[in-house]
Amino acid sequence: MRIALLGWEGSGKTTVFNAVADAPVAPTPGVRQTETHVQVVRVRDARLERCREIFQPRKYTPAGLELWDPPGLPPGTAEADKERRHRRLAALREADAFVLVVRGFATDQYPYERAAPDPREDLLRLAEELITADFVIAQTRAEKLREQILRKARTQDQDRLELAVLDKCLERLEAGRDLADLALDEADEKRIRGFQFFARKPCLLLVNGPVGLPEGLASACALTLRGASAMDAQIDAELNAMDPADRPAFMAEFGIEAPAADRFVGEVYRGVGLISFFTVGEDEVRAWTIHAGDPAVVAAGRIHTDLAKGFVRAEVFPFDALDAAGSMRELKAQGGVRLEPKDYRVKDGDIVHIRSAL
Ligand SMILES: Nc1nc2c(ncn2[C@@H]2O[C@H](COP(=O)(O)OP(=O)(O)OP(=O)(O)O)[C@@H](O)[C@H]2O)c(=O)[nH]1
Ligand SMILES: [Mg+2]
Repeated sequence: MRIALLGWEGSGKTTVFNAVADAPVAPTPGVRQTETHVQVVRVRDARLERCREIFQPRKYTPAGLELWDPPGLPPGTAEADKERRHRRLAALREADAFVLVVRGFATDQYPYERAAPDPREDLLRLAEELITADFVIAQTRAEKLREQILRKARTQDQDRLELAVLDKCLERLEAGRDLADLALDEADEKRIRGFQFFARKPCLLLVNGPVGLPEGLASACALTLRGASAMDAQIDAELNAMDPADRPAFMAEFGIEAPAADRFVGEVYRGVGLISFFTVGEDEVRAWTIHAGDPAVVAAGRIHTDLAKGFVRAEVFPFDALDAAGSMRELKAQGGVRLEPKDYRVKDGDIVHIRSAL
């Protein structure tokens, strides 16, 4: 899962990154960020730790979300700013989901912006920017297809089908709406997949700073937000950089209930609709991330493409059953391991072993 932080320049993305990442990046004073920072944020899971206790594996691998912290979008109207926005957005399209980071703190560091925070204005403009960027892509492709169809140079069935679905997208994007609930069949979905529209991917809102989450903000946005939260990332980044022994006192002082990484992962899991399943054994105890509702064959493919290709059956049991039994031997004696077919919907906390013919 690739999760990209996305926001205007100076909205605090790198500070959020530093609040949740294991190894914070040090900003160079006076130098604007130009490269994307990437780090895997570990998904802490008490159930997986219990599995470690039971199996004493040689290797222990929690699930992880790959987090991108790209340079922000310059908000100016000059050509150079527009071009940079375009380039920076294009570089983010491959991400699976976006956390829109909006400034909720006062600053005079980015002087071309107002000092006071205005999360509402920043969010609405950001949503508009993303929808417009998608519109331009869809429009450009649609024009090209129309030309091809007029020229009648080659068979046009596929072109017509692609154009039809693009027109559906364009109608919405032009009206400033997203594509979240546009009903498409699998073939049409495939036809537009390559465009990687922001407006069709899961987006969450994170207001960064002491102002908190303004009431009604999430629903005012043209993009369907799959979650909305606030973080005072500077404080959380400070906490994250601290010696673990000093953390509890700091957390109590600032009323922080859980580390930022755990809150962030929780928001993303809920918003995007993710679940974890586990593979266990003496070699390795490991957690994997999939979408809720994914069938066993997709889960197998997460582990290895061969396991999906050669899929025979999945041996499945819930973590809770293992936890209660205390060992594999006891669980098996109770007949607690089921055999499931390809289309079995894997559940959060399932422990899975794939039987494969390859
Ligand atoms: N008071 C306050 N300041 C913050 C907070 N988050 C970030 N800042 C400050 O805002 C400035 C910009 O923060 P960054 O995290 O670098 O912002 P960014 O979005 O990564 O910026 P670009 O990479 O240039 O787009 C820094 O001086 C931060 O210290 C916050 O929650 N509260
Ligand atoms: Mg940054």
